Amino acid sequence: MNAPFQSPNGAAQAGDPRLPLKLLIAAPRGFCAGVDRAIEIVERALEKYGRPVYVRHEIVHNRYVVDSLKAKGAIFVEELSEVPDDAPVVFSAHGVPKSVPAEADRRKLLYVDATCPLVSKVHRQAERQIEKGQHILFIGHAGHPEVIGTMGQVPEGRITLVETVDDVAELPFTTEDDLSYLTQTTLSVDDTREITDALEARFPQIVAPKAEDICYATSNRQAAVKIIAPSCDLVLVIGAPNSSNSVRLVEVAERLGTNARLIQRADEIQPAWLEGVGTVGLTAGASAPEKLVREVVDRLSEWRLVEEEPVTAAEETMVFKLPRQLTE
Ligand code: 0CM
Ligand code: SF4
Repeated sequence: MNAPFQSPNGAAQAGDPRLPLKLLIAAPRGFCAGVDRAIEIVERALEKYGRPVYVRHEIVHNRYVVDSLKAKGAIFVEELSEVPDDAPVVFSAHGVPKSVPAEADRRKLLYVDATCPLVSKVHRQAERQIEKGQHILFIGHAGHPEVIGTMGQVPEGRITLVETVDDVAELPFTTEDDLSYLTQTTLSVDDTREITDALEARFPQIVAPKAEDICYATSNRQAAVKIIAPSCDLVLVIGAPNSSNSVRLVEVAERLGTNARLIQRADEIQPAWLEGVGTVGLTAGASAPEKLVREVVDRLSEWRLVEEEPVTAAEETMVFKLPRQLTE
């Protein structure tokens, strides 16, 4: 019998030489409610105020999203000092330290805060813990904008960053100290549990957050990777290297012993990665658009006869309201 050959629409036809490839597509994947909202905030700000609208930091950690908004008239900067006095500015989904809106107020800048409501919830909890006289141990990754933003909600010296289980042993506190902990929203669920277990073992008095700070989108995307990774020879995660939740998805697959790669776009996939590979898992971080997922499926279909199989870990229905200043 003849091997099948490639047809223009990717479907198999007689004579096609492509080897079959099973593609397990994780769900949920890609945009979360906080990212949808943040992007819509920039788009609506452009409509309401006209171009340019400045955005402090990448609105979400995705080059494709940032470039699309640049094309519509957004200007991305890292610091408020780069924003002219008469231009509107949007703060990114990751949140900002209190000093940023304070400076914007001082300069009478028009600003819109696109901080994800789930990040803002952690900010408010940090304030409450400080009011109660607690010292906060904040679990997160140094230098990440969300970490800078959340640590910047409270006075200096009242919050200490904890990045690893090893850090816990070094903390200069005792079982007599009034301690609480909070976490970044986009951490590894499993690594974080190891750190909180270590904290609770060393400081039995420590106060935990009321509810898990790791957000629903982060934990659902990790849960889906946990389902597909054991059946895959390779997991592809679409996301940026500075996207915390995306990098965590690669780690989740690797922890299960599956080779995983973080890619920003389909053109980064090297044909050699697919040698001897029969099943590929595909997911996307919370800041990666679905268009980039389809782009990857199309690229894989150029080389292999792809059979797609969706695998769903959870249904998501979360929607966040826009700031009133953009809806009135
Ligand atoms: O926090 P992280 O680096 O994962 O951000 P992101 O822009 O990739 O994803 C959405 C968010 C937030 C907050
Ligand atoms: Fe909000 Fe979670 Fe999305 Fe970040 S990943 S924007 S915290 S919903």
